[in-house]
Amino acid sequence: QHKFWETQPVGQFKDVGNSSLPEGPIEQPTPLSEVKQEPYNLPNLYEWTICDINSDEICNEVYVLLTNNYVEDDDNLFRFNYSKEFLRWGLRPPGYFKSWHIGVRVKASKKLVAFITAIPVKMRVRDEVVKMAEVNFLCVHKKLRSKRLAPVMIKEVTRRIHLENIWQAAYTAGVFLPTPVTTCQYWHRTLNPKKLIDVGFSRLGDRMTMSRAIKLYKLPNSTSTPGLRKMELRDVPAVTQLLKDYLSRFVVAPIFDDDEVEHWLLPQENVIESYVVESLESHEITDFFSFYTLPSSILNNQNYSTLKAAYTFYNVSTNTSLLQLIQDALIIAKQNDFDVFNALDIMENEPFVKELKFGRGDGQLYYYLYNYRLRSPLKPSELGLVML
Ligand code: YNC
Ligand code: MG
Repeated sequence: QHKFWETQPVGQFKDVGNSSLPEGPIEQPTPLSEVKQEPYNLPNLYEWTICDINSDEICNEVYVLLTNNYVEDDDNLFRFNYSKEFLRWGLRPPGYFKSWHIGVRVKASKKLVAFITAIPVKMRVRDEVVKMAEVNFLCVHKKLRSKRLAPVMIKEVTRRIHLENIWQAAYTAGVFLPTPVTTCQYWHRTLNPKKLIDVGFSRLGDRMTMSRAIKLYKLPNSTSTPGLRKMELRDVPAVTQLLKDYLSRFVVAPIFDDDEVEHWLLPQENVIESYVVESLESHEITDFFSFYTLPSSILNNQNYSTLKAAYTFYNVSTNTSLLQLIQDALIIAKQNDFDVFNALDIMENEPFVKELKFGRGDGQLYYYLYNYRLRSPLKPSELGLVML
């Protein structure tokens, strides 16, 4: 069934519902000297490479590989189009390892044909803090699919993570594997109904006309929260504290220090936007919201080539209701010409997606942990982790 995953330290299907198994690591770490020192073997035509994304040329090669071969929706209408600036943001957090940005090239031509990455993260699972890797951007060129290259890439990234004395990982995928920590749903808030219908992202339902859709999704011209402004460098300590308190509510969530908050949340054009609410009286930062920019290529449409999508990231509400904060996020996204605003049903997102006219997406996003067993699966609302 799962020839590769059956051999890995992950929750196995046969153990689902067996709550007598202990929570925590499945395998114990081995001494670093016992970690395999040489890379795994690739088929003979291929070689490993470290992709130095600081280099414009190499960052561009990664960008082109992903643009043409990364994740598509079930109907093959759209493909993620992560920008180069986004990849640099996503792959260079504080303490990142260059050796975890792994490529595969054709020996003869040097063409980049596969990619996988990891970044370090401190993760809390209940009251344990565990150093983990987040694995992402696994991609094999369309012409090299189904040749069992992916398992070799996963083993190689695992080996390099082990070499840094890290033994656990988190990852998400649209495919169902042994065994999800939780199963999430995407929700989509239409901002530009005409375009979304034109490109096949959404359809006019029964008794819905274009003009009624435009009216339904219309938003106020300006935000409503007093004291709302773009996050600045000086806000980092306050935002770190808000996020720390907030994320402590979830069963699984990352722990971010000031440097990480600066990296992950300070606004960068076309990558990440964050807004804080500064109290007009006390000047304290009481709330914030953030969303990242991830366009999708529109495959085979005459009129449009990209869908501009915003994805909600981390939000914290103390004085302002989450509903009002996200309504303001929608307004800002609309002002910035986004076509759609997306959210997963994790954290406290479910009530606002229902209230603010998001529509439920098709397809699931599964969250996984490597070498860490949970007693039982979580509800999406128990998860405090967003992956890119
Ligand atoms: C996937 N997405 O089940 P079995 S998400 C994990 N995540 O193994 P082959 C996957 N495993 O079932 P292909 C996977 N997709 O026989 C497939 N697999 O045990 C498993 N798509 O390998 C699959 N990107 O090479 C099977 O398949 C085995 O040529 C088959 O390559 C797969 O980034 C892929 O969706 C996904 O580029 C590379 O289809 C290819 O099809 C592709 O014959 C489009 O592989 C892009 C796409 C995936 C996005 C992502 C997260 C990846 C997580 C990987 C697991 C990390 C584990 C933790 C490691 C660190 C541990 C520490 C410490
Ligand atoms: Mg393959």
